Amino acid sequence: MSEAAALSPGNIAAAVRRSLAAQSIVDMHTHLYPPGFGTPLGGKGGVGDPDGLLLWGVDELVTYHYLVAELFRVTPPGRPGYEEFWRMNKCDQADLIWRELFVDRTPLSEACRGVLQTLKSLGLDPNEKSLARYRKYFAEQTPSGYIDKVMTLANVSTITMTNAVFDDNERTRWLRDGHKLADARFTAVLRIDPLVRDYAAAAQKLAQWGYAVGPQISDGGIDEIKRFLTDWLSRQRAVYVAMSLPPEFRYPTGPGTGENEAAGLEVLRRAILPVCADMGLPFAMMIGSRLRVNPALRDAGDMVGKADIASVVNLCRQFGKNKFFVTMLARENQHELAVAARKFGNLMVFGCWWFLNNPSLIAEITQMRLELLGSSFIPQHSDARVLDQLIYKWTHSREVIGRVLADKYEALAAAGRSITEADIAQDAHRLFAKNYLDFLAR
Ligand code: RAT
Ligand code: ZN
Repeated sequence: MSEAAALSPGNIAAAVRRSLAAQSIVDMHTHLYPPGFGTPLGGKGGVGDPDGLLLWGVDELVTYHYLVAELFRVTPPGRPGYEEFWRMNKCDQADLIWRELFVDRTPLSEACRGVLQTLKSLGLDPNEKSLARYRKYFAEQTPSGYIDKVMTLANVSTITMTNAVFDDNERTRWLRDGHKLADARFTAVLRIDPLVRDYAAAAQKLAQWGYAVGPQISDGGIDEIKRFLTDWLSRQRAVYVAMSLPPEFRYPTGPGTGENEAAGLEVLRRAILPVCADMGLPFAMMIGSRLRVNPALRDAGDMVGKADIASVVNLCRQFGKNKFFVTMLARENQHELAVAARKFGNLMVFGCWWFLNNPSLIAEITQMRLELLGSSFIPQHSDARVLDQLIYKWTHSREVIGRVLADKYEALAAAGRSITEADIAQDAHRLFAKNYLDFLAR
């Protein structure tokens, strides 16, 4: 059939599946790195770097923080205790989680299903009682070759990193290995949460790193923060600047705005947004994460909270020269955020973040966004922390988004609009690559 021929309603769903499978994805937010940043699992002929940043392989998949949280729901209190669990080595942690969540129970949760989907896509049998066979498979891979394999299986063309400059491990690697870190498969994003979330702590660090920044905001200090930002943006060749923000985040101020928060907001207003505007870079806000409500769970101990869209609206209006990527963690915020995007072309809504990255919620949120925004948004990012997760996160998202899109095309066909393969391919390209790239470039 020619690309321009109208599809019959009965053929639409299959055409959408084909188009989405063929569309390679620019993944705009992950926690993945090229091998130059070190990797704990050396693989074939390689030596592991225990603090390395590229995570991959079955032990990392099974100890993903989403699954650590699920482990502590099913183990009897104190067996093991949190601290005892964290003292165990990675393989023992993975063995425990595998037994509890995958062997002794049916692995019903999305995070569990994801591990199985990944193993299956790699050609492994997901029904093993122990992890031994999987470990053997991964020991045979080289990190760089395995990145290619995963990107091919997931049909991802570009992986966007999250480069946390306030993380000493990562910062040291940039300073030491800078020029050796480039990898055409990855792009960098400057991540700077402490500058707004905890100005006092950020200012201390900046002072240690040779920037004349004091505990009180001053004109000179703001200039130095701008110098810090431009130094790191050019070192990383970052394509945007990002932070996650708590549910209490308010702009210009709110009931929870103490002295430290007010200083952070001034840094945002006087340093971060002006630098982004000058350099034409978007500022990404991921809003609604309440950190460490259960500190003993570490990364698994963060919570969701409802955030304030009026603050996003204030920023988009007052900083008309800036571009904002925004995602929110609370399901309850999604409708108001999509409506805000109807009002501001400089607001690009993206992704179904973290606790929203579940089929039922992706379906609901994507449907609503299509109805309010047409194809002018970015439906998903992977947030993968473990390379192999690209496989399942994108398989699952493609499947759900495909079903939602097929419904919409069928409804359009019922309204008399001819739907062609070319229409569908164009929309798939917009949603999974072009909207993001165009927003960076505009
Ligand atoms: O989804 C996650 O793994 C979270 O822990 C966070 O990394 C979150 O996505 C973030 O970027 O802050
Ligand atoms: Zn993330």
